[in-house]
Amino acid sequence: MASSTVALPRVYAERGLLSWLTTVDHKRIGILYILGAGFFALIGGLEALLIRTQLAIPNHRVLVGEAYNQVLTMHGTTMVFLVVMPVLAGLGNYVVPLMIGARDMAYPRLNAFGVWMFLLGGIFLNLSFLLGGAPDAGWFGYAPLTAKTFSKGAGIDFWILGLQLLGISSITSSINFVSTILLLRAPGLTLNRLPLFAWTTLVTAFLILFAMPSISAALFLLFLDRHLGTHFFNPAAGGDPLLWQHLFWFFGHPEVYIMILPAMGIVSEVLPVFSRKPIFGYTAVAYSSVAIGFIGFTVWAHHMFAVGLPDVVNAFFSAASMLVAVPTAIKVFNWIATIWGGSVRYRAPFLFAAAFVALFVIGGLSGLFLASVPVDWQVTDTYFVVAHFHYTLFGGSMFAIVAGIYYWFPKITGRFLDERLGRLHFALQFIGFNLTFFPMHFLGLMGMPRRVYTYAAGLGWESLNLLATIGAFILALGFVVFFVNIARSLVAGERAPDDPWDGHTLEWLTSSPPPPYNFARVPVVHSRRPAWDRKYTGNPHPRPVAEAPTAQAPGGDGPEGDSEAELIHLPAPSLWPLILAAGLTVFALGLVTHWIFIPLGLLLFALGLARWVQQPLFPETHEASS
Ligand code: HEM
Ligand SMILES: [Cu+2]
Repeated sequence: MASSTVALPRVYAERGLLSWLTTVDHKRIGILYILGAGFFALIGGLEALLIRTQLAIPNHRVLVGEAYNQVLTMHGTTMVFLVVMPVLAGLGNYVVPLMIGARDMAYPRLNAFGVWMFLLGGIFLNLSFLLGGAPDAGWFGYAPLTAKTFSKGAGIDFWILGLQLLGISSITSSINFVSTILLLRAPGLTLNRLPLFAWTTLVTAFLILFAMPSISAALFLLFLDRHLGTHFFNPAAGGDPLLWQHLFWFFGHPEVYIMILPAMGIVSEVLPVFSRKPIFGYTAVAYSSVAIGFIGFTVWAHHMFAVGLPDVVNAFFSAASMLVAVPTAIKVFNWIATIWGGSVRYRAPFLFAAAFVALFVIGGLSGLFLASVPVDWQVTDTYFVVAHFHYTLFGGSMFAIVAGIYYWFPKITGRFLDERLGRLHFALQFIGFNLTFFPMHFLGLMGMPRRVYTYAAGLGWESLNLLATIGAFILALGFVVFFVNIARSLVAGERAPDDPWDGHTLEWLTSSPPPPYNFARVPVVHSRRPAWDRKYTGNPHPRPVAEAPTAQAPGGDGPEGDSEAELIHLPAPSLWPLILAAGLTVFALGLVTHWIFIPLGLLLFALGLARWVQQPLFPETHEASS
């Protein structure tokens, strides 16, 4: 029994800057992802406010022309690659290993490399503002806007290389998620019992692995076009701008599922816990994610209905797009059935998750309109499309992410977020969001084009635009309340117990926050709700029992637990993943600024790689001890 508390010989510092720079703990890495995404959300949010301020009234001159294009491009790029994707990767990193009873991710140092690549890639992209101008061709970077002829500065090059760096991060973290979820589950945790957030994280990791190569290739070709005189996307010399659109959207459409599936996973965790019921239709919810993942690769040309593809091609992509609504609607009905008849606790995580369902349905329905070719011809490139994707991405992904943060914050920090501030935040975010984006449906139908920096007076667009801008500031106020709430709770939040929500999944069986090794003894799983079972089995009128497991002996059921079997191995901290990521970033900087950074970057890269492979994963002192 003594072995179950064999803590690790501490061969490294647990506190201080160095401990964070060298961490390989999935929980700290998760926190770094979330903090980084929060920081970039501030930048992306300010960019959004600038855009809305410019569009508040006709002929406004706050942010015009080239500057508007840069801010618009960076806003989209930031929200997709530096906010939604990494915050989901961060929650996945923190929560999924705990949920599946693993001690860490499968490849802890690769995991650290992923988070550094994200943070440095994000800084690299934003450096473009200071070094000669940000990218300005939209987050989709359509040819020929990205050609040297139309975009001479370094902005597009920053964009190309920044996205490549971020792609490396996404691919390595996906390899890690797939390996971890498939190989490191606790005994008894079959795929059929896998928590739904882990399911969606798994499917999303596969989507990233199959979608990323397409944009990587496209970016590489674009770089050649810009610098080596090739003509992949230049029709004057036999190239084809539509090649870019195909390559981009073959990535870009799965990308929207990359941003929504884990969000759906979060909601599938939160709704049952706060309805005090198991998820309705577990199997359907799990496998509909797989179906969405597959169909998601067959619909990309619905972004290209207006480019003159043959009718039969348009018809195929239209039908395929509508087909996605089936597995999506399956989820929606199952969420509603989960809440139905439950004894619902209207706490902040529930409010945001329930709002997700409502708002996401609006976004999904406008998607179905757009999937119809003649309708799309009318409204493509108008604000109707902007309304559509903000209902799915903000009303969808963002609301779910916020739900997840309210839900797991007590686990991560050991403290609650304040409920009253949470409600205020919810009200502001819900009202602000709808005020901002609902009018855009009408603006689109009235013909207001997207991607324009101003519009004339007298077109009937004034009041709706002003309304949208007012909504945007209310929305921003909501996020101010959110950040205040987080800051306040970190210092003086109410202490949270290990299992504050009467949870279903394994993360609630360990302490809040969990010890570095997560579980002193790996729990054995007998059902889809292992934590719930532990509290309620054998009790016909279930009520929480006082047997809340503690950090000393969580997971003490099952046949294991004999002597040395429980010796815990934790990987040693390492600086080399950071050095390797820094090497790649400095190298990229050399390609767009001064050549001197190229050898410097290569040197760092070589150093990082060489030392990484030489460093044993487990510290020797540890193996010799105990
Ligand atoms: C039932 C499901 C959905 C259908 C049928 C659908 C359909 C469409 C169509 C046809 C377009 C192209 C509109 C145009 O450019 O003219 C579009 C654009 C878009 N959709 Fe969806 N969509 C669905 C769900 C989603 C989800 C879940 C997300 C994100 C989480 C999303 C994000 C986007 C984005 C970002 C764009 C705009 C891309 C751009 O031009 O920048 N959609 N959608
Ligand atoms: Cu799409």
